[in-house]
Amino acid sequence: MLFTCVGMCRLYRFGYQVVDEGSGASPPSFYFCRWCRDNINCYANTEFMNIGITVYPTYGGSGIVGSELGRDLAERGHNVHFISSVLPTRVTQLGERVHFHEVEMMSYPLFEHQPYDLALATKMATVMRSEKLDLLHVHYAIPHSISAILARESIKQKRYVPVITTLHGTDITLVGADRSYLPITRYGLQQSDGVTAVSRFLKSATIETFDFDEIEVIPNFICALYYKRLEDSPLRAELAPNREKLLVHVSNFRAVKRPIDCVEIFAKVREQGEKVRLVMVGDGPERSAAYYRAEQLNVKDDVLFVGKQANISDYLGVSDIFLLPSELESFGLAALEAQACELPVIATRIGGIPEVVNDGETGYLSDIGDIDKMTLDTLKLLRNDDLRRAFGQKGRELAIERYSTDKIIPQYIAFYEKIVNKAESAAA
Ligand code: GMT
Repeated sequence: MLFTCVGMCRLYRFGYQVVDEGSGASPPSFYFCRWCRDNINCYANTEFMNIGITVYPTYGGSGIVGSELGRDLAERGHNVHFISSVLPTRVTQLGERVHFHEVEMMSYPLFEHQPYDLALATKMATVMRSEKLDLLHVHYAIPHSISAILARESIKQKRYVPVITTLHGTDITLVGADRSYLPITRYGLQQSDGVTAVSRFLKSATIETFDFDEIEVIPNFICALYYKRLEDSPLRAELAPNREKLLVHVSNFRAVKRPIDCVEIFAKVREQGEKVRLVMVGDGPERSAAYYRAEQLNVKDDVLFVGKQANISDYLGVSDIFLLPSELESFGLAALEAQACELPVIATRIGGIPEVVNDGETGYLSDIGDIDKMTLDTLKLLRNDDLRRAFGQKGRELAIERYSTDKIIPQYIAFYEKIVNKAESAAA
């Protein structure tokens, strides 16, 4: 059921956001959203912004973060314009304040490779002007920040639109640090009006590699209403018909995620006689190798490759332990989502993971490839229900306390305001 807030915003129209019903005769006659209830003047002085957002629409954590950020900003009253090649997968609904501008590619026999970066820059410049954007926020440095800077420069005589770049991880740790991409990535950072990184680790890595330090850390976030335990879901019985415990892994199955390690850990846990199954959610280049390893280790019937799923929370919400044996993880959004669903996390002690997972409190961390330790940690949690539940509850508590949308989205809004004001002062 949808409600319209009667507070200052008169905007919020999501049933789950309603926290306060009007008293008096039933049925209740009016509703406040949580912001208007908490601060009746919250929107009185707010100037809603026109915000452009560019993400990789179909692949990876940066696309998820950018899309969910846009959705949340629109729910808070801002106008959001997604600019990308296709509608980002997590943007399921366009509406009054969520718009999509498709980057059109011109095919011409002379172009051996179609120049996407230029087509993107052209669309960005068009939208900057037509929608009077206050800022353009791009996720993942390569090539998005370069296209955005080109767009900004091409129209700046008419309108100056500040560019904000959010660094997500492999844009810095792998792609940006490749010698051939390093100078252009550094240029993208220097020329952006504002730069954010998703973890303290990524900020340090950027300083080290690019000698650039004007970076604000704004971490990944979760909606705790969406990511939660689903005790009564029929999916649990489907995945575990004989009441097995469920290990789960979610990723895009790139080599950096080491999905084969999940299969190795699972096979070793099974050797110890545990009644357990492994659910592998997602798809990508390493999926067939992981499947092959499961066949070799004779466990394939209990390793369920369920492919890409629209609602990851359905799977996390019914599982028992989350495996993330990655080689590199600038933050580890999947670990955060798992913790919000009360899953203890077995992960590697790399990148930003220690900022998200408290070793010995919400999960256990190991060196990369230390299958034996990860197996022992998994067994410890499987065999002790109280310990597993305590880890799970602490994980959710910390996830909400540190990374809920209500905590993180306002940080982005404050950063936007700072950058827009700075650009306005510079122009005055
Ligand atoms: O590796 C991925 O899953 C994709 C990559 C991306 O940029 O799309 O994810 C990165 O961004 C996520 C969201 O900020 C982070 O939570 C992931 O840790 C990060 N992945 C890596 O650093 C490998």
